[in-house]
Amino acid sequence: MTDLSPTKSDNFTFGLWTVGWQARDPFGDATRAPVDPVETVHRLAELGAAGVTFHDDDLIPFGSDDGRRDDHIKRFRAALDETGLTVPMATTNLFTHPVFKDGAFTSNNRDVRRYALRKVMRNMDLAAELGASTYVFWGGREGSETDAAKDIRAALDRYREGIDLLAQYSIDRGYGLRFAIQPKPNEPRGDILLPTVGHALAFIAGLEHHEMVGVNPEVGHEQMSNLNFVHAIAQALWAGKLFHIDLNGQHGPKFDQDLVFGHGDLLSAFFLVDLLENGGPGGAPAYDGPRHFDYKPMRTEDMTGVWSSAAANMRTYLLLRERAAAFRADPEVQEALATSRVAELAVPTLADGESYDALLADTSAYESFDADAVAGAGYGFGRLDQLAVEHVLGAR
Ligand SMILES: [Mn+2]
Repeated sequence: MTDLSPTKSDNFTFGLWTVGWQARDPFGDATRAPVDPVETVHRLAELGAAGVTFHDDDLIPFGSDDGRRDDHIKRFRAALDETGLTVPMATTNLFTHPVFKDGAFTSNNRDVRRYALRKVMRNMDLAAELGASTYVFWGGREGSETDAAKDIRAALDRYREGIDLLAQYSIDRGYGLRFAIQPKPNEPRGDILLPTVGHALAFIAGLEHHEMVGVNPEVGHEQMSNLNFVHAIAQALWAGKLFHIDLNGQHGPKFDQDLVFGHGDLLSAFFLVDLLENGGPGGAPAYDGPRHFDYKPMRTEDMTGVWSSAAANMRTYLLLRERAAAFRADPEVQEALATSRVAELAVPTLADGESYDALLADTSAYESFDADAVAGAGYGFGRLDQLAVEHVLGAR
């Protein structure tokens, strides 16, 4: 087995809010004390992470005056300098303060929308200053509980207006940020706008600066809708829109669990890592951005459990990466893939330069095509699936 100690080249990153989650839930109080972001930076560096990400309010408590704000930033920056950790991504908290109870960019209250834009711009300034290249938008409060309350077409107009304006701001200031929209179907709102990767991709196509906007899909958020996360990531890659990724675990459609990566649908996690690491041309990685963990240490854990769960995310990813490499290298898998015609799908259905007239003239394509005979042959997908399971289990 290969070395499973994470290094900076593995590009693992964590949000301050993950290990810093105090484990308040709708039924219970916090079970852990706050964690100083400076301690988080040092701990994550010791564990082998490459970077750290934040919401504005994770780093600078809401309502801090300018002097205290500067102090928080200074301490954080010193910790980054001491450890070599980077800040590849930042985002805005547009959901905790009660002012956002009806959303931020899509609140019915125009003053709230203007305030939200200002809050984002202020943190974009800081993100750029700290060297971030990606800015994430998770619109957790953009939605409704009743269809009587929200004009969805107007809300989407305002959503687009907000993203367009902020994109222009990044361009004009020379920040070079790429935006990544993060879908989620529900929670905290009853229904959230842009609920899935597909919805987000369709929305992005209509933006003024669509070229600088992609998606930040989260494992559990797609699985909450009972959707296939690997398919979602593949379509985002196909569209050239996988700008960032949030890795975690989820047990199917229920509340957002934010488990450790791989601690939900393990087989899906295996195929996800295989896609990210081996899905590019010639088996190269298909995605070269941060492997970002957006999880919550279980509410039952103390701080020892918090740091060990952070390590568990990285170790599970590396184990799956090692398993995926073994899967790809296995001659029996290669033979099974060929039998299943997996690579044949990459061959265009019509030959280079072939017209539909030529297709119509090709009697082998229709007149003499023996549909019953072709239908009688199996594809062997079950054997492939079992080979994958055996590799995941370490049985091969
Ligand atoms: Mn989540």
